[in-house]
Amino acid sequence: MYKYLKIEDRGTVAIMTISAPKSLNALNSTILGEMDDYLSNFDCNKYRCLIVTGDGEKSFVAGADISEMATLNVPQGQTFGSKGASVFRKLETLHVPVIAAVNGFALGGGCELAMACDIRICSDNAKFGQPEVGLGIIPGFSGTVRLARLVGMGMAKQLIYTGRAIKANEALRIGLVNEVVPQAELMDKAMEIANQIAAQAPLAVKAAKLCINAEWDMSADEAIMNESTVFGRCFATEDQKQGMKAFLEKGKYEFVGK
Ligand code: CO8
Repeated sequence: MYKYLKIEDRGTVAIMTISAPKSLNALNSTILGEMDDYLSNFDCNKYRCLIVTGDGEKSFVAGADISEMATLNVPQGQTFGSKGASVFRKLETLHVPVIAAVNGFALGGGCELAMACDIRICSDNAKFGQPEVGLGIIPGFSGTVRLARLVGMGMAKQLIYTGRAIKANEALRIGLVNEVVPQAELMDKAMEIANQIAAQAPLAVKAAKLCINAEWDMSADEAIMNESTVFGRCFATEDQKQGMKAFLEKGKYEFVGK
């Protein structure tokens, strides 16, 4: 049982809800510790997708907890930053896809949390931004790393230097989110995508995620070679054999993850 995380089991899909309503779900060290524990013990054989969201209809995560950061010194700031960065990296490298269902403010560490997920969808009242320079700091949970990769260097620099928050439709336009839906439909949409993922061959989905993540930093030649190797390995799986057989025989096969 966690103090700040609500965990739901929806069969092959898990939902992790961050719940600290008094501070609009701002991330303190306890929440980061709980997320670390949950992700370290996450059962990637049972679950084929994880959805991350925030409690309520106002905020996904309104950033790192400013009341906790206000009195930090240099080493404590580094420790806090690297704690968040390492938890978010765990999310990014989890062996199943992670969907951020952004239900409101995704500011600072909240925007960084969403960016560590594979897929981002949001409600029409969502707002994204990296307001850190207005507090005398910079994004510290890998925002300077991921925002430029997602939306391009020019747009990332403008958003980070100005600290300006953007609405859902602008986030959609610049490619920060994949889809905007009415608040009431957000979790249904997230579940729809999660179930689509969960119906695919799990080892293939995992291999695709690992490839896309790893190939980001490789040269084109290395990346193409890496993909060919991983592609070849898929032919050792039961799911490939049965999946293709079922297609050719016009039957149906439920993937087992072997
Ligand atoms: N931390 C702590 N408390 C917060 C935070 C936060 N990030 N955001 C909101 N709260 C609290 C408010 O203090 C308030 O508490 P109280 O009721 O006790 O006064 C409560 O939540 C409700 O907030 P508001 O009354 O301000 O609600 P509004 O609807 O008026 O405004 C906003 C909502 C616009 C979201 C506003 O609360 C706001 O601007 N929040 C701060 C957003 C922000 O600047 N986030 C970035 C923080 S910095 C960060 O995330 C850095 C990440 C990397 C850290 C690396 C560390 C080394």
